[in-house]
Amino acid sequence: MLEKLNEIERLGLDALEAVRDEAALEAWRVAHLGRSSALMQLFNGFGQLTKEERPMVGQRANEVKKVLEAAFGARSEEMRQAALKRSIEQERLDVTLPGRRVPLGRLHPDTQILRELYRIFGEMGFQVYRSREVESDEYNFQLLNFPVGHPARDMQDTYFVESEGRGDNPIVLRTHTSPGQIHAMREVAALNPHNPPPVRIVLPGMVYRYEQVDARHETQFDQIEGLAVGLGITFSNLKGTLADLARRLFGQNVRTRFRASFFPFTEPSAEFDIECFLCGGKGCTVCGGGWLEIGGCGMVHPVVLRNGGYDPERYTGFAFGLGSQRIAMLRYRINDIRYFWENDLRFLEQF
Ligand code: FA5
Repeated sequence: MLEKLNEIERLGLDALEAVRDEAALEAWRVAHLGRSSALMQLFNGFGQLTKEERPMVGQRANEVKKVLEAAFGARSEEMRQAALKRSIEQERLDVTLPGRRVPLGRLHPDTQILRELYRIFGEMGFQVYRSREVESDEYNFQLLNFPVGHPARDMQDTYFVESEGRGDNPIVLRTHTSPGQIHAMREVAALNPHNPPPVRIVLPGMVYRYEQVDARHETQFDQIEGLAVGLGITFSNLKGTLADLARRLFGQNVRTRFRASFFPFTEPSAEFDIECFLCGGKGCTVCGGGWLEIGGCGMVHPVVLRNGGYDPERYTGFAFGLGSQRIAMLRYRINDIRYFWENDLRFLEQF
């Protein structure tokens, strides 16, 4: 056995002398140190040795393995140095060659549309307010007038992060950006609780729903929430704001519509649709019937105003929540929402 080990060592070292390139070096590694090499086979057959033989053979086998590994390391370093030297010798500086193009990254279409929305809303006087993605049930639902067990919760199938021991207040991934309304109102109202200042904000961010994925539904998507609270704010302010947004995004002739709807946190409530440019209003897999639903909106419900620290007898407000990818789909004529997170360069490089 010891003789066999000596031979394995000698054969290995001799063969390494003959190695001249990377491929041969790798082939050598597989043949002499790989799983089916003679040395590894010998390790595998260890169980068949007698108790007396085992320590001696074991020690020698480990020695041989170390010797071969060290020789491999040394040879590979030698070859690396030699290659480096060759490339330095071969390098000539040709100042007439064109420069190498530096690869430039670009912004994701969703980021581009969000930035455009911040700019437009900024011009209208809305500030960006950021709020958390992991929320309590209380903020995501209860303070927005979805009591525990309310059927409207079914509109937003929820990912739960932690339920145990939390009773009716589990931790959830936010299903919409609306909980940020409560955070923002409470923060602003705290500045002057008897006479809270007005609020005019947009709240962008990722939201999560356990959805059936299709051409216009993802399980993770960006929303941009808007909230304006103050004295004398009306539904026509809301309509004007969203219609103006559509014109700034898509031009003066864009057609929009408001459809009566229901959300527990607004009253009255509406859905805001933009004419689908992908099919020219004829109806396609993206829009369904010629109009693409961009967001929900309405007048902030008195319960929500009160939960935010605003007296609904004095203050009114409007709110909306838009899907930024839906806007990007219209803007860039993207006919399937699934392209956004696939990270396919053939898609991303077009923006
Ligand atoms: C809401 O999420 C409400 N929070 C919106 C709101 C805010 C209403 C403030 C009133 C006041 P809704 O579930 O309809 O509503 O979603 C709003 C928008 O998000 C949709 O119009 C759509 O543009 C987008 N959206 C909804 N679900 C998905 C999805 N699965 N994938 C991509 N976008 C979606």
